[in-house]
Amino acid sequence: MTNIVSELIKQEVEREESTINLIASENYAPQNILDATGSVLTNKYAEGYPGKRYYGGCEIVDKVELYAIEQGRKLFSCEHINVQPHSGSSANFAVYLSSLKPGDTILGMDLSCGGHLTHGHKVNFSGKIYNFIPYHVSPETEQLDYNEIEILANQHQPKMIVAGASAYSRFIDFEKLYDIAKRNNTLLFIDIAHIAGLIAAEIHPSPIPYADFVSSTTHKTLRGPRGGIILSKLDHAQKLDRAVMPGSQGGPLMHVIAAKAVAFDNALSPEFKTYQEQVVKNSKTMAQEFKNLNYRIVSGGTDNHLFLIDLRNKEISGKETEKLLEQAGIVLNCNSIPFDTTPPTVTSGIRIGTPAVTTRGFKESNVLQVVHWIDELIKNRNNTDFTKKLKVEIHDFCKKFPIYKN
Ligand code: DSN
Repeated sequence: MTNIVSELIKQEVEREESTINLIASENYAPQNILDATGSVLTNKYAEGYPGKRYYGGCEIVDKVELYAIEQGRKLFSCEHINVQPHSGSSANFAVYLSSLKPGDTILGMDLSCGGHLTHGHKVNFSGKIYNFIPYHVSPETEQLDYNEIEILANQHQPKMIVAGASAYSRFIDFEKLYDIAKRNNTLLFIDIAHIAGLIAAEIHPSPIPYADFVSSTTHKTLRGPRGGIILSKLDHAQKLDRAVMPGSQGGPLMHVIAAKAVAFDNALSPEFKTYQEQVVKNSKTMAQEFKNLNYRIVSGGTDNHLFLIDLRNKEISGKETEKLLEQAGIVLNCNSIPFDTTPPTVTSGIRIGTPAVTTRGFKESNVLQVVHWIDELIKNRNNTDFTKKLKVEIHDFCKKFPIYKN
């Protein structure tokens, strides 16, 4: 490794070790994931699928991919899994490609209500290739409005309904979506990128019995390598696999597929369930304490690993808060709240997630401390000495929770 890159990696280790990470989509990959990702499997070209490759020398990587498939199917109790997508976006691209034609109509959750770019945003391939009709959360409850979805499905007769979110703190009623999809003879596609770990640990309802397709990333709550997967009913397996390779990808990343297999193994352990339970306990504890301190939580609370805070009554924007907290060593992202009137680069809210801090060992008392630090920083936003003092305190606190023991 060049000295420059090696030095930058050391700096990133130090940054991660010395700051509190509340980004809901991030986590710390365990050492066995890093080992697999950093292995010689990166050397191998293996276009195709096990037993049907376009290259020689694939006998070992075939076994790796078959093992990943076996463990993935066991973990999610699904009929079919494709472990090759390079990312969540690639996975979603392949799902659409497998079953739709350009211009087909899809219902997708509006990004500003917590959806994802690949669920039909106009600047994304999804919104450019397909005719997306957005659905929203109810302005009153800030929870999914299933009536609106039903009305839109009736009106537009979509070929597919896509659900799943990157900033939505409530359980999604997959059975209700299935009923709507069935009544309207449309495919149901659920993106579980954020909640895959909770589903694997059986502490969140699973869409797998209901959905035609389920996509996910593997690096968020699932705590594996950066990458994607797609689960499907057996009926869709062949066209789905063809949509991944050769439809939209070339050579699979065999080192990452190996790490996905390790992540599935990790997630099948009893410790993983305990971890996910703690993730949700920490999230609920933080949301409640913010409420006690007069912060408005979007939808009134959380059922999962994240929640959104509406900062308007504190007279500070999401972006200002993100910057302020980062100066003290607390890392999170500003986030639009439903029906936000400020631009997405400014926002009226912040998103808080607990997967990463829970991995490093934070329990309820620790996250309560973090809530109070955030509140104090917001109250003392113009006092740079206070921010500097807290930065030192947070740095020392982080040392008690090492991420990588070696
Ligand atoms: N960027 C991810 C997130 O932060 O939720 C979604 O892809």
